[in-house]
Order: sequence, then C-alpha cells, then structure tokens
Amino acid sequence: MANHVSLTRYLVEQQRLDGSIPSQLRLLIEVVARACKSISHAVNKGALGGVLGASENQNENIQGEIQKKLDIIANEVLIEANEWGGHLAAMASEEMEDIYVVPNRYPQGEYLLLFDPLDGSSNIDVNVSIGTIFSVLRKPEGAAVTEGDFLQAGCEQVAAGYCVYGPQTTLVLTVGHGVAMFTLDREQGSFVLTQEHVKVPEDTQEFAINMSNMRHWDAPTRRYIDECLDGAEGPRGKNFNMRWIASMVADVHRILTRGGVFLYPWDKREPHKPGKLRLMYEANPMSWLIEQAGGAATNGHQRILDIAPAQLHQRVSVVLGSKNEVERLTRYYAEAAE
Ligand code: AHM
Ligand code: MG
Repeated sequence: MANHVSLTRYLVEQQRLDGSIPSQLRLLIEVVARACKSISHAVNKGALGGVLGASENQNENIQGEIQKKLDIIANEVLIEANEWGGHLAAMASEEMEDIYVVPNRYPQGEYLLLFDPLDGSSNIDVNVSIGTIFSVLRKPEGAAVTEGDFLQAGCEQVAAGYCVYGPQTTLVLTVGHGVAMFTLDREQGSFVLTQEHVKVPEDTQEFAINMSNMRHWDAPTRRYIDECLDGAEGPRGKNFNMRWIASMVADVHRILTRGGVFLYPWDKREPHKPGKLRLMYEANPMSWLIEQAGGAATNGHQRILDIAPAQLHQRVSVVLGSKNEVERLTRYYAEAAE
C-alpha cells in the first residue's frame, strides 16, 4: 500500500505546489474529513445503532422540516470535531437557525465553516446514499464574528466538498485547483486518493429532476425537459435517460463521475421561494465543485457563484452539470424574458 496517497499527503503536496493552501486550512479540511468518517460509521450502523427515524421530540429545523436522528447526530459530530481545533471563528449549519461562534475557551481561527450535515434526509431510513456537504470561507477582518461575515458570494469559497455515504464512502474536494476524490479505506481508517482531475463531459444524455413537480414548473424548464423527452424524434435529435436519487450529493456525485444535468428549479408550489435548495450549504459548494470539473452552474439567469447572499438560509433555483446543457437552459430563460 506504499503508493497510496492519503488525504493528508494530498493536501501537503498541494500546499507545496501552491502556497495558497495555508496550514490552518489544511488542518481544517482534515478535521472535517475525520468528522465525516465518524458520521459514516453512524450511518453504516443504521438500525443496529438506533440512529434511524425521526428525532425524539419531532424537532423542526429552521426550514420547518422534521429533523431525523441522524441529522442531529451529524450536526453535533461536525460541531464537536471543529470547535476546539483553532482553525475556525464560527460555523453555520442548515440545521441551526443561528451561527455557532467558537466558544471563548477555545482558540479562534480565521475561517468560517458552513455545512449541510446530512443531505438527502428523506433517504436516511431507506438505505439510499446520503451525504455531508461543506463550504469554507475566510472570516473578513474585524473583531467579533457576525452572521454578516458569512454572507459572501460562492466565488469567495476557499475550500468546498462533500462526503457521500453510499456503497462506498467517498470524499470529494476542491481547494480551487480541480476536483479530487478520496475513498474511505475502512481497514486503514483513512481517505485514499482514488481520482484526480475530475472532469464533467460538456454534453450529456442524462438529466435529473423531480418529474412529479412538472405541472408546477415555469415555461423554460418545461421547454427544456419536453425537448429531452421528445428524444431522437424531437429537436434534440437524441434520446435522454433520467435519474433522480433525491439526495443532491448522490446526484452530483453521478454527474461528476459520468456527466449529466441536475435541476431543482423554482416552481409554483411555493412561488415566493426561489427554489428548494439552500444557496450557502448546498448550491455554492456543489457549484464550485462542478465548475472546477469543467461544468457550469446557474440559477437560470445568473452564475450561482456570483449571487450575493442576503440571508444565511437563503434558497436558490439550481441548474448544474454538463456545460452545454446548463447553457442551453440558461438561454431558454433569457429567451423567455425577451
Ligand atoms: P435535505 O437537505 O433536507 O435533505 O433536502 C435537500 C434534498 C436534496 O438532497 C435533494 O436534491 C432534494 O432535497 C430532493 O427533494 P424532493 O424530495 O423534493 O425531490
Ligand atoms: Mg440538504
């Protein structure tokens, strides 16, 4: 196993090649990876660990969704692993209303960590892939950390990634120089580099959308999907396949692996909300990974990474994946606005 490259060695080598990965950031990523390893063990135990099902008090999170036991466990694991290391000033989670400032008894660092502790909550109890998504920002200069410090556009991220808990546990990471994948070796207890220079093909014949919402979509999304469904006889001149796992981590992982396009558009069910997914915990980190792999990510009108956030828990419409498909749908939106 001498030639196996661990996550630590990969990061140290990246640091040597490119001085822009400070030691604090490297250590922070390693702590997040350790937390993911521990969440992976809890997920794997499933019913044997008593971790399935809704939380005891049927707690609701800030989004008004009933939390699962594993949502809460994953959130706690991430906070406990990260609060004392000295790398962070504060954290923000999809599962917590307010930011979590590192307590005074611990050293304060210069980074901010955001996460969706367990994405794909509806798949927890049915043994389908779920994951942890994370994003790292630099804390702006200034004294005490505030919620406003988190409101930075996605293009300001200094690290982003996810860990998918599926048939394998795979950590996928970018620090701004491409995308690398690491598979958890359970015997060794470490993440081992299994793919570097991940590339999303520019074209695809596979789309991912929750088709049950079709009647609620707007005209550009309908046009795009209708044309895909028309297949070889339609304007696209080729047949399309569809996949929808209902765990964004798993859908994005497939797209990073073999291409495709993922859509969670605005729809008429809750017209005042821009979409279901969260900008800071889901869309930004995934968009950066996809762009770093040569794909594209927009909200139909604008590059996701350029959106200036106004709120921590802000939602956003998401179109990401193979570049030519994302550009096509974005063009349909522009044409509809003319
Ligand atoms: P969660 O963070 O509460 O798990 O919700 C986000 C998930 C995404 O992973 C997935 O793409 C989407 O919700 C599925 O939504 P739907 O059940 O409407 O298809
Ligand atoms: Mg989520």
